[in-house]
Amino acid sequence: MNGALALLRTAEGAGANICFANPGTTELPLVAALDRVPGIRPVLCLFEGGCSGSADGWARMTGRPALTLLHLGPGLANAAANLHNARRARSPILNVIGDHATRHLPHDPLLASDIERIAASVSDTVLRCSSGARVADTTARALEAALAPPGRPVALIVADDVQSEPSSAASTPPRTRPPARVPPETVERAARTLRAGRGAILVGRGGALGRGLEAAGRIAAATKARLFSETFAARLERGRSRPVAERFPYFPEQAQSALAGIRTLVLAGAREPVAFFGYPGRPSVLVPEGGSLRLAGPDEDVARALEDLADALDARQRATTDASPPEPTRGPLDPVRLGLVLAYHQPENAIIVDEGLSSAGPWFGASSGAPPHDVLALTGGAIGAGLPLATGAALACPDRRVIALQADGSGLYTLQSLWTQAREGTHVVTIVCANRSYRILQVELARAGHAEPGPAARAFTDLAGPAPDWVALARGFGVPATRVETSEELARALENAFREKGPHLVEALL
Ligand SMILES: Cc1ncc(C[n+]2csc(CCOP(=O)(O)OP(=O)(O)O)c2C)c(N)n1
Ligand SMILES: [Mg+2]
Repeated sequence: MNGALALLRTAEGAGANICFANPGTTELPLVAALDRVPGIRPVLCLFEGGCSGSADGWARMTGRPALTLLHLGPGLANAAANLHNARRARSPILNVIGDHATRHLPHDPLLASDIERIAASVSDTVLRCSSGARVADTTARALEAALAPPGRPVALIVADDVQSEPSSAASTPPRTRPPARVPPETVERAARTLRAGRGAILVGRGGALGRGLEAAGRIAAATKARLFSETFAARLERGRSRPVAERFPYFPEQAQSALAGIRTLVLAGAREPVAFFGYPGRPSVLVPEGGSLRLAGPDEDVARALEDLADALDARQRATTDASPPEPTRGPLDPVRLGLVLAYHQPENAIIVDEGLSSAGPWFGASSGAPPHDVLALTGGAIGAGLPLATGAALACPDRRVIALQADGSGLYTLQSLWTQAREGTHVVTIVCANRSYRILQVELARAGHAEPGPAARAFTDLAGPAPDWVALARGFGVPATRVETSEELARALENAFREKGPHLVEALL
């Protein structure tokens, strides 16, 4: 037994059954030890942003901690943007980061850097294993921090020599606690507020899933409150036979008009909405005239609080949709036609990873009556999460179809994930929304009054010269791919892709 094995056995004991890795020489004892821990699936990602984003997707779907294995400060830095998204998603992730041997570090070798400082901005807890004998205990503490409700990424630094040192303790179970129950006074206050009318409910976390969402639907129906889900939910269940929650609007003026006529916004697992950017003349905090009222924070038992609230309001009438998605219209693809085709054809129980950005809105609107599905959104706004999230979600749920609704510019940040999808045989169907531009930035330029952008602004928002060839890129990574230009072609490509196993990519020209 050495430090590396003690770390992995402790992680395995806490349900961390997967390790997304891009290792180097300082992590080799851990790499070798993985062969002695069959309960942890090793998954190679060809860029560390793939490791962190996949770990996020796996953790969002299982609720269990995912492992990453990263090479010193530079490996961790490459993982940081998707760790930022994971931190916003409150995903439990144990990032294991190797470091130089203790006696070697004082000589400032080339790969040395301040790992703790790089880790600090994307990890609320940063721990270092001081000796082989302490590894199991330190790992258990790191896992406790990662799993403390509602969950978070943590960093665990282990020097090369510490990984190889003898370690007596094989595994120490982390102490975990369930989320706290919301006190009855809080439930009663929310009941009074909603009984008074003109209320709205914003759900997140456990309020966007299963029992919590079902109770939120009953409450909304009984009190005529408007039901919103977070603009960028870590995980949202929706579709036929579930309550319909409108997505809280992205742009502040749209949020303001959605809130017009509402007195109080009751927060159930969501934080108070803040505009994505600080636009001149627009508020930062997007709440109605009467402000917001917190029923349950993300760290509390949100589902239970909503059920208690439904009881307090005697809200028994189930409010679910039995609508079906509308028939797609024929013709050349645009975001509306693309959204209609996907909503119409998406299979039962799909997981939709939504990094479709400016192309995804119409799909969201069209799919509220589609077969039941989950949506994983871009929680932290750092683009390049979609393909890794889809990879991790597919490994977490091998019996479900994962659909990556993927904007083209964002997809190019982490497209090596396609290789991992092919190697692991994941059932991911990626739809690339190929508008060959950073369209949202063009929209934002126009909104900021630059209706006629100059050549520099055009160069920075245009991807057409040369247009990335997604079909060639996907095939190069071992993923079968087709290009489509019309609704009919997209429908046929999706039917074929859903019938077959393994990953597929459809480049949809918009
Ligand atoms: C890590 C990171 N870098 C840069 C940005 C700024 N940014 C936001 S959207 C965007 C371009 C998105 O283009 P694409 O993915 O093609 O979506 P579209 O706007 O075309 O729908 C960029 C560069 C960001 N949000 N995150
Ligand atoms: Mg684009």
